[in-house]
Amino acid sequence: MTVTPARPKYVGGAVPRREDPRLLLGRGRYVADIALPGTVSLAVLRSPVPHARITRIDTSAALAAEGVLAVLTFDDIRAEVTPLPCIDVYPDTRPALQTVLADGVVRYVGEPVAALVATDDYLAEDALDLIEVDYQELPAVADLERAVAPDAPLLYPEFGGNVVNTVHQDVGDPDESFATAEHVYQETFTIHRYAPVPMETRGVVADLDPITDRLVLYTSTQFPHLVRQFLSGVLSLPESGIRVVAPDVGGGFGGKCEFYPEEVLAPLLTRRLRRPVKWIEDRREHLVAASHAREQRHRVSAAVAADGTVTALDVESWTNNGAAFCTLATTPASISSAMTRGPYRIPNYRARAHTVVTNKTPLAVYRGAGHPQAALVMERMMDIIAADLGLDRVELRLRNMLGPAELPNDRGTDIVLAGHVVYDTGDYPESLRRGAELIGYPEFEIERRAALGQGRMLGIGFCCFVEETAIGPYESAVVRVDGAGKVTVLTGSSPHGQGHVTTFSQLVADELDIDIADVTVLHGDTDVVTEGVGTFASRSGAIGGAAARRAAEAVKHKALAIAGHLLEIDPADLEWHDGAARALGSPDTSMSLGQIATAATPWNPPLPGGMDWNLTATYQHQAPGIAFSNATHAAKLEVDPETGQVRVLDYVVVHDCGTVINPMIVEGQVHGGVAQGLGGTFFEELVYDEQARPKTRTLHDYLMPTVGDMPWIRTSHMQSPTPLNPYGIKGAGEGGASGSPGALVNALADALGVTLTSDGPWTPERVLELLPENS
Ligand code: MCN
Repeated sequence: MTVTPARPKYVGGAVPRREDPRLLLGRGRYVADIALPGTVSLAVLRSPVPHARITRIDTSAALAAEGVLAVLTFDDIRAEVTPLPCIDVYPDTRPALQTVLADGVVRYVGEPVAALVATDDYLAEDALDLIEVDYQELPAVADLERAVAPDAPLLYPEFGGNVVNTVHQDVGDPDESFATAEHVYQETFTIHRYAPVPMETRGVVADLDPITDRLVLYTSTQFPHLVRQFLSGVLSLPESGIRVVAPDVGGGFGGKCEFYPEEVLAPLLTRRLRRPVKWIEDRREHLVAASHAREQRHRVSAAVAADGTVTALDVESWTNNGAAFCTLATTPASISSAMTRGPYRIPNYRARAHTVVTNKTPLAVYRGAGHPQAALVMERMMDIIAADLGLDRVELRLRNMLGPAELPNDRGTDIVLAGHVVYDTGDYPESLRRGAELIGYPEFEIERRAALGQGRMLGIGFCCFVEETAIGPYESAVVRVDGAGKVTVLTGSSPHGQGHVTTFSQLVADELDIDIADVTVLHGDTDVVTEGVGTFASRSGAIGGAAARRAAEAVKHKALAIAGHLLEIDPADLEWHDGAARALGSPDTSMSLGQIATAATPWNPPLPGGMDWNLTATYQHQAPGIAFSNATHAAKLEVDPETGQVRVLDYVVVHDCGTVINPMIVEGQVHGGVAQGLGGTFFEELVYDEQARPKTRTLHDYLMPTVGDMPWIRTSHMQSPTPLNPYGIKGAGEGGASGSPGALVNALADALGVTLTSDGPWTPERVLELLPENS
């Protein structure tokens, strides 16, 4: 069949985000906006202490209070629920699974102890105070080092220790390299605890469908299909009896890629009360009850030859998991241990990555999920080695970097759930060279000296990294054409800010050679899109987008076959042009998508046997491997030696996510990620005291960056298509967050002329302490 390929019109173009007008005009519909008649309010009583045995709970006074309809403790639901699942366990993981409500012991401040439903929010919150709980406090542990000490308080005495998982990565023979190395460098890096903090907190509304009596759960999640599966498991309820809807979701950043107790409590209560039950997390709850992120410690040794070649790396790391497993618990340790070497050859590598339980809030994935920590550690080491050897830091990196001719490159490491690490495509040295050029590195020493003369301290920092994206196992899509020639795309991806409606429309419109306005993209409702995986790990453009485009391609082939039959032309003599099948050499003989779709509906002359009565196609795109994006971040900043204030003067990201569907959306993704890395580096910190009591309980204490703190970010796109999907797309959603902490901390160290082994947050007070005259 000769088909003239449709000329790409939309892919590669900065198509304005189709979802924005509705959201910007305040017409978004979030869980909190869902107001079903007869809705009652759920409130959750949370542990005020970090570690305790519950010796008594008395709910009688609360039950008697005005408006209260139900109160649940774990004893009330024990027979109905299993623990919450964790899906990234290794064979020897000790499963620190969380129960829906505390089962006799609380292990962190914020842990749900009881659930209460009343006729409105105020009555529910007030009645929580009437639940009497006696806590017999137990010794608590917050700090990683303390948690692994032999005499540490144990969270799960049955495990015999607080280390609940260890990931092993072994490549080559590091011992031999260390024995013969000219130089050995050792550092210990600490990465502090901060959190995604999306604009919309979590929330759920549970209801029973009045016609089918099925459970309906509206939830602010990144993966409604997995919520359906997990809920089915925890409640022993068939998936056919559950519908999960993710309406507009105001950001998730990994924090909503978790299955939480409230997503079980509301369904349990709606089944008991036969009324819609609603819970909207407040910001205080969010800071102790939604997943935290990042906190790790890395002890790193590097074996280095005289010319700066890094021959081996040995990393032992500890992740502060908090008190119990989230849905994704070992992933941060797994990713950081598999990816620490980034773009560098380093032929010999050993990592031991321990996940450790403490009495802090459970920790899970947050944009980058282990990459920001890995990149910070590796890139600090590069600067430390370069400084010691008197080598230029860009030159040292280039000497160790894999070149494009060395790809694909099997790294010998593995990532839980994702698979074996084989870098596919990229030009890492060119990325760094371009980043150095754009940030003005060649002339920087002149600029630095001139600034110093005026009492200003300038620094430049680089962070080069490779990032796991586009993981499987699959994503689904259905493309349907109606009689008006309009196209509906159903996707199993579940966007929450990433702009899938726009980018998936671009892919489908190009494939069918139609106007983008004729494409509608639906997502986030398991009754509308029956199969799907969800949006995380920067997978949706590559996997969900590929599925959508493949389904559109299948629809096009179906349309050509039907048109061939109706026009009595061999489909091989038809071409696809401008949304229509037309005869080769006779452009006036054609059928539009709408005409073809209409012909495939009942009451029209029958189609030959074997042809579907519809213009619909389903496609499941399966990822044959991981697509690896890469980037160079380069930051230039200024430290005010009087106040310790840091101002980022210039920021460059050279980003390679394969074929770019929409450069404006990719840039937006990069900007958002950089804002989060900047927040973690200079502002955000979840502070605990030694007894694991949280001290940052409101946004008054937990400082976040605002637009005034952001530098102007310049993004330069490189495009190394991956062979792992037909369109060459890799992931773009996390790169901004993965590279920014490393670049900013390196720039700060450069400005101050000190060795930094912590990612901050570098508040003005802490920066002042580092100044030579104060240290
Ligand atoms: N894209 C593109 N060209 C590419 C790759 C991607 O135009 N080569 C587009 C995609 O089509 C999509 C967007 O860029 O519209 C992001 O794509 P992708 O990298 O596939 O990431 P996902 O869509 O799977 O989103 C997940 C990713 C993650 S893991 C986090 S965390 C994150 C992020 O996206 N959380 C976000 N970006 C976020 N953005 C917002 N606004 N809110 C969040 O919570």
